[in-house]
Amino acid sequence: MDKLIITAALTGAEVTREQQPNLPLTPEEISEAAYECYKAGASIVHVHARDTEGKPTQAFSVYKEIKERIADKCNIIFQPSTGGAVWHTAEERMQPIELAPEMATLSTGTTNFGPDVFMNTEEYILKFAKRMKELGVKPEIECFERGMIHTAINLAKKEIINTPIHFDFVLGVPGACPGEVRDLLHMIESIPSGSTWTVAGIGRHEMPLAAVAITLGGHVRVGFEDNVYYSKGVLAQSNAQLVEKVVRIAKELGREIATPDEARTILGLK
Ligand code: KMH
Ligand code: ZN
Repeated sequence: MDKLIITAALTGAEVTREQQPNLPLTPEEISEAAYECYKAGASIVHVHARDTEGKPTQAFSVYKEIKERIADKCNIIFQPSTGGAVWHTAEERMQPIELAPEMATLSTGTTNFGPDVFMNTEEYILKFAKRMKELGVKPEIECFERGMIHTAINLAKKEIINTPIHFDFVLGVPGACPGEVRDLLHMIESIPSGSTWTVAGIGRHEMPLAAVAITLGGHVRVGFEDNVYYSKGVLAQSNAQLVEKVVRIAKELGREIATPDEARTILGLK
C-alpha cells in the first residue's frame, strides 16, 4: 500500500471567522497554516484565497503571493482551487491555473451546493482541463456525485486529461452525495484501476471517512474548508490539529505518512 497523502484544505470559500475564529484568511495566515500542516504531516495544501475583506477571491495576484509565501517555508504541494465560490465566473475561477502549479482542482459536473448551485458546464470543464494540460498542471478531479467520475473517464478517453486520474471524493455536501461509508465504497468501485483517490468528508463525516480511506489504501483530505470541529461540538484549534489527528489514526492502523516528495512520486508529479 502506498504511503498516505494528507491534503490540508485550509480556508475554503464558504467558512467564516464567525464559524471558526482561527480560519486563515490573509496570504500570511494561509502560508503559516500551510507550514504548520506540513510539519504535522500534510503533503498537499488545497488553497482558496480571500481578499483584504476576507471575501473569496480568485485573483491571480493573491494566489501568487500565497504560492510564493508557502514555497519560502516548505516544499508542500500547492494545489489552488479552480472551484472558487459558487458566484465566481469561469474566467475568475481559472486564474490560479496560470501560475502553472503542480496540481489544481477540476470539478467535472454541476451539483447542488447547500442552497446554491455549483456550476460546471461541459464548456467550463473543457476550458479548465485543456488549459491545465497545456501548462502541465495535474488535475485533482473533485467528485461530488458519481456522474463526475464518468465525465472524467470520458475526458481521459479523449486525452483531454492524462491517466492515471487522481480523484477527490467530496462527500456529505448538503444537496450532493451523502457521506456514508457506502457512498465512498460506491465511488471507489467506479474508478478505473490504477487511479489514485482521496476523500474529503464534510462535517461529521470527515474522520470516519478518513479512517476508511486509510484502511483501504486511499488518501485523506481534512481542514476547515470541510470541517471546523475537532470532535462533536468542540472547534478545532487549527488546521494542523486536524492533520495531527489523521496522522495518529494512520499510525495506529499501520499506515505510513507520505512526505511531499513521496506524494509527488505517488501522483506522478515528477
Ligand atoms: N467552494 C466550492 C463551491 C474546489 O475547490 O475546486 C467549490 C470548491 C471546489 O471548493
Ligand atoms: Zn476547495
